[in-house]
Amino acid sequence: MADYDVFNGDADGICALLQLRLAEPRQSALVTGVKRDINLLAKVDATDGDRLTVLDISMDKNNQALVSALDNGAQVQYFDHHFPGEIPQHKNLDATIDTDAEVCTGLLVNKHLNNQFLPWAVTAAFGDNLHTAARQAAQPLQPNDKQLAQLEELGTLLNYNGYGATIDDLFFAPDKLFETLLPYPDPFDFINSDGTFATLKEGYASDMANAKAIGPHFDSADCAMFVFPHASWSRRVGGVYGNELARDYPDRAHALLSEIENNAYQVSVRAPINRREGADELCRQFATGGGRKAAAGINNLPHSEIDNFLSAFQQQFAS
Ligand SMILES: [Mn+2]
Repeated sequence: MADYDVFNGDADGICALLQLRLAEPRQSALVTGVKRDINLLAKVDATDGDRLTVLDISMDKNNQALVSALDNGAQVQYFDHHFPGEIPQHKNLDATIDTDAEVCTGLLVNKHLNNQFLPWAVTAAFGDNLHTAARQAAQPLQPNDKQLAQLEELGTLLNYNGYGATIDDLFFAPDKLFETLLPYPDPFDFINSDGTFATLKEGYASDMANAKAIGPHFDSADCAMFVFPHASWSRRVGGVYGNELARDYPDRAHALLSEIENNAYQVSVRAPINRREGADELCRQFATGGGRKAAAGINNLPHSEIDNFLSAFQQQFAS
C-alpha cells in the first residue's frame, strides 16, 4: 500500500498540497510536472489500498486513469476547480469539485481544513490570478497592505515557476519546490528566510522585462494577441504576463503565443477580467486545448493554425 500526492505544478496545486500535508504529514510519492502537464493520474499505477490525493488537475482529462485507480481498489481524495466532465460515482472517491470562476483548489482545501493554513490558501488564489477572491479570503487574517502585497508576490512567483514546456525551462522542479516550502507553516517565514524567493523574484523581473519589449501582433478594444519567440523565458513568462495584461486591461481578452519546437506554439488565453468566461470554450476548439472559463490554453498550436486561432479568438470575445 502506497500514498501518492498528485498535484498541478503551479502555485494553486502546490499550495493546496502544502495545506493538506501541513495538517496531515504523509510520506507520499509526489507526482507533478509543469503547469500544463495535467495528465498526471495516468503516471500512477494504483493498486488495492493505495491512498491518492489529487489536486488542481481536470477530472475530465484524468477520467480514465481515475476510474481504473478506483476500480483497482485505491482510495481517492480529489479537490479541483476545472471542468470535471462526468464525475464517477464510486464508493472510493471523495471529490470536492467547484468550477466557480472565483474559486481555486487552494481555497477549496482551505475550506476543508477550516482556515488552518489560510495564508497559503490566499497565496494560491493570488497565484491563480483571483485577486478579489484572495483579498476576501484573507480578511480573517486582518493583513496589512505590506503582508497582502507579499502574499500576492509569492503567489505570482510560485505560479510563474510552473510555466514552461518542460521541467528544464523552470527555475525549480515543482516537487522540489513543494519540499522546499513544506517546512514553512507560515509563508512569511519562507519569504523572509529562504533564498528560493529571491531567485524567483529576479528571474521573474528579467523575463517580464523581455516580455514588455514585445508589442502586440494584433489588438483591438476587445482582444489582444502577442507572439513570443522560441526561448525558455518566453515559455516561462507567457502565463504570468497574460495575467498582468488581464488586470491592466480588464475589458480585453488576451492570447499569448510562445513558439515551441517544430514550428508550433504554446498558447495562454485570459478572458477579460470583467467577463470571466469563454477562454475554455475557445481553447477546446483546438486539439490540444483545455482549461477554465477565465484562463485556458492550447499546448500545441501548429503555425498553420495561427490565423484560424486569431479569428476564433476575435469571434469568442467580440462585444
Ligand atoms: Mn488552479
